Amino acid sequence: MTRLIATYLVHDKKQDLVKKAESIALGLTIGSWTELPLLIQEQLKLHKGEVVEVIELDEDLGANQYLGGTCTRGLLKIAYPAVNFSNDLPAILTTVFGKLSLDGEVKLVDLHFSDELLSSYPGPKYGIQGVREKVGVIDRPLLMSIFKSVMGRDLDYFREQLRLQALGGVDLVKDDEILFDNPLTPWEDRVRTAVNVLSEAESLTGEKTLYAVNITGRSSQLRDRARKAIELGANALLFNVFTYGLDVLQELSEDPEVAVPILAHPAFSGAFTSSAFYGVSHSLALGTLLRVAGADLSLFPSPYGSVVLAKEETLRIAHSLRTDQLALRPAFPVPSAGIHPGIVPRLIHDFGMDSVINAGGGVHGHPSGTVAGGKAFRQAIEIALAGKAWTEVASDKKNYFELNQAISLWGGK
Ligand code: 1AE
Repeated sequence: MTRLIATYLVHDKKQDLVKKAESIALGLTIGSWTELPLLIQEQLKLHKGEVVEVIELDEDLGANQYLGGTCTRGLLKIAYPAVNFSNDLPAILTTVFGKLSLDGEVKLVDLHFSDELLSSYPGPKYGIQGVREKVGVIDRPLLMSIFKSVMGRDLDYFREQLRLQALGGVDLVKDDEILFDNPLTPWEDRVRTAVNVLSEAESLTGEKTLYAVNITGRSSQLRDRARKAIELGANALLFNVFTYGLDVLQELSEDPEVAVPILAHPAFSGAFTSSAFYGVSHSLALGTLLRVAGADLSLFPSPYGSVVLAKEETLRIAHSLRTDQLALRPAFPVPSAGIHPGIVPRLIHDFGMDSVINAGGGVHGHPSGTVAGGKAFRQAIEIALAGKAWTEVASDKKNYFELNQAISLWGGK
C-alpha cells in the first residue's frame, strides 16, 4: 500500500512526543477528538496514519523562552495511506497539514513521495538541462537580470532596458514580480517587444536571452494568457506561485501548449515559511513542492544579499531542487535579492555550476549603467570559475574594467 510520509518539527509543552505523534496520525486520518469504537477502528485500519519515527531533539532554551514554557522538541515522521486522498497537491497538503497547521507549535518540514505517488507529477518540463539548451550555455552558472523601475514607464523604457540587459550578456531577463498587466506596458506588448529586441541583440552578441513575462491576472485567465504569450513568441514565464497556489503552477506546467520554462517567484512564501515553530520549511516550499509542481527555476533569498535566509536553509532549498532522490528533472536554484558582482564567487562556491546568478539593482545600479552591470557579472563568473583572487582582478583593469568598477562600489567578498 503506497504512503506519503510527512515530517514535522514539533515543540510540545505536554512533553510527550509519542502521544503527540499518535494523535496526529489518528487525528488527520480516521480519528477525531472523540474515541472511535474498536470495531470501527478495525474496519478503518487501512486508512489510519502510522507513526514511522519519533526523534527527540536537544532542548532549545531560546525556544522555551519564546514559547513561555519548557517544550520537548522532536521530529515526527508520519505515514499517510495514499488511499485517503486524491493524488493532487491540494488534497495532499490538506491531508498532512490542513487543520494541523492551525494547531500549536507544529512545522511541516518535509514530504516524501513514494515513486507511485510521484508518477502523477511530471515535474519541471525543462529543468536545468533544458533551460541550458534553450540559452546554449553548458559550462557556467547562468546569469539572470530583473527589470527595475518599469512601473509607471512606457514601452520605450521597457524596450531600452531589455536591450541593455541583453547586450550586457545576461541569459535570462525576468519581469519584476510586482509588474502586473497595466496600460503603459500591457503584457502582450511586452512579449511582442521582447521578441524583436532579443532577436536584434542576439544578432549583435551571438548569445540567446530569454525573457520571462509575468503571467498575472485572475486564476481563470492564466492558462489562456500563458498560451497567448507563447503564441506571441514568449520564451519563458514568471509566476507568483504562492499567491495563486501550487496546483495552478502544476496546471500551467503540465499544459503541453505551455512549452517554455517557468520561473517560480517566492513572493508571499515568507508568510508561512519564516517561523521556526509554524508553517512549512523553506526547503519544502521553495524546493520539493515547486519541483513537484513543475517549476524549472526557483528564486529564493540568498544568504548574502539584501533579503537573506540562513545559509543552511538556502543550501537545503538548492538540494531539494537538484537531488536525484526525487525522480524528476532537477530545477535551477536561483539565490537572489541584493546580489552584486562581488558576491558571485561565494554564490558559485556555495551553489555550484548548476545555479543562476540573479540581480536587479546589482545590474542597473552599476556606475557605468546596465550594459556594464551585465558585463561585470559575466566577468565575476569568469574569475570565480578560473579561481582568480580579487587582487588579480584589481591588477587587470583592461580585462575586468566593469568588474573593478562594481567592486569599488560594492566591494568583493
Ligand atoms: C528573492 C527574489 C528577488 C527578486 O525578485 C528581486 O526583484 C530582486 O531584486 P534585486 O536584485 O534585489 O534588486
